[in-house]
Amino acid sequence: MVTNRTFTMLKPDAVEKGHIGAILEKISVSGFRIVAMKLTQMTKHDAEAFYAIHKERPFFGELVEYMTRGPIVAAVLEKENAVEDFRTLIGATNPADAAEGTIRKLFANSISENAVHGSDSNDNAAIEGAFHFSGREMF
Ligand code: DGI
Repeated sequence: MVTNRTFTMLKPDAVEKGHIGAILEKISVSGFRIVAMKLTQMTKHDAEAFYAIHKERPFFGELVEYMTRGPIVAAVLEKENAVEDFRTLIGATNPADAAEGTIRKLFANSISENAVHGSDSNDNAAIEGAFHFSGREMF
């Protein structure tokens, strides 16, 4: 097993509902090391660029509106098999389909406001981490 990194955001709904501490606790006890972390807010330009792959989808406008409406916690996490294991920890995109005990099952209400992001590949983890952090902010 190779140690690698993933990128996560605790999305505006999770921050609004006061779930930062509980979600970080789950991430920590699941064996992820925090490499970088900050409270920040995405601009419309940021969200449109971050989610550019979805720009033709009908929910794109709603997604950008949601992701920019308040602060998020952005973080880079390290662990063996980080990308895949973090996707398992957060659960399916739609919390209604997410396994018991996953972060989305516990903290998300809907597919459009699903509490947390996790990169879907090593390449995207590197791109997304670099989107939010400089090399000097990663430890
Ligand atoms: O990698 P994921 O976050 O699990 O899912 P994704 O990359 O396919 O989609 C990115 C985000 O876009 C997802 O977390 C929530 C939103 N989204 C995806 N599919 C739908 C959606 N939002 C709505 N309203 N409807 C969808 O079908």
